[in-house]
This record gives sequence, C-alpha cells and structure tokens, in this order.
Amino acid sequence: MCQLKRLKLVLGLLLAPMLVIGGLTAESIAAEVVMYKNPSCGCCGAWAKHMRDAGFVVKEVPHENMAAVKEKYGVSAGLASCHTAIVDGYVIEGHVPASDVKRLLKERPQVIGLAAPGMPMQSPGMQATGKPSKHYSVWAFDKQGEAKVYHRYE
Ligand SMILES: [Cu+2]
Repeated sequence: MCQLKRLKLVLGLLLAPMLVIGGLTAESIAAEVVMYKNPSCGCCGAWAKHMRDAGFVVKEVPHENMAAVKEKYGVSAGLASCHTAIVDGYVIEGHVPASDVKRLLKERPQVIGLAAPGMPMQSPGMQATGKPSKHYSVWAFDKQGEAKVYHRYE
C-alpha cells in the first residue's frame, strides 16, 4: 500500500466516527421555537408542551394581535390557526406535529413554512397526548401564495 493510500485510510478511519458524533450533536442541539399566541389561548400551550416533549425549546410570546403576526409572517387567512411559531427561519402555523417540523428542518424546502389550518381536532395539542394525528393535512406554503400538502394524516 502506498503512503498516500495509507494516509487516506487512516484519515478516513479517524474522521468517520467524528462525522457520526458531529451529526448526533447537531441533532441534539434543540432548535428554539418562538411561539406567538393570544394570552388566553389554551390549546397553544398544549402544542408547546407537545413540541417540548419532542425535544424543542419553546419560548411562548403572548401577543394581543395575532392577525398582525400572521400578516407579518405571510400566513394567509386560509391557512391561519391559533398560534404562529418561528423556528430556524421557518413559520409553523397552528397544530403541526413535531415530527413534521423535524422533517422540515432536515429537508429545508424553499417555503415559508408549514400550516395546519384551523384547529384540527385530532392534532397535537388538540387531543389527548400520545394519540395518533388523524383526518387533517399539514400544508407547506410559499411566498407565491401556493400551498401543497406536506403530510396527510388519514
Ligand atoms: Cu390551538
């Protein structure tokens, strides 16, 4: 084996575990979620708990004018829900499951964010914890005003 090959092999063996550790570290650093909600919203707090249980750090910011918050972040009336959250540059509108937020942060599509319009009765924060999400869609929406189904819960 020539020296260069040997060096590459040694480097590869040294670096491989470091990459694994690096990947784990990036994953375990919880992304901070800043959630705007009307002070009187109860289900908003339940969604925050769902996100914390999934490893996110959630900062709750009471706001009297949620319509203004939604307008600021590009959430159209048709996509609107109760709370509006910001995580890593993305907007999360309403009761979007943490698993979809994680997928979004991994895939990083060119969208404003995700929305679960209205208040789907079987979404996280709207039902008993631990129950599967059912009968609603999470939408990915962009600056052009387009929304596509990101995850359909049957
Ligand atoms: Cu709600």
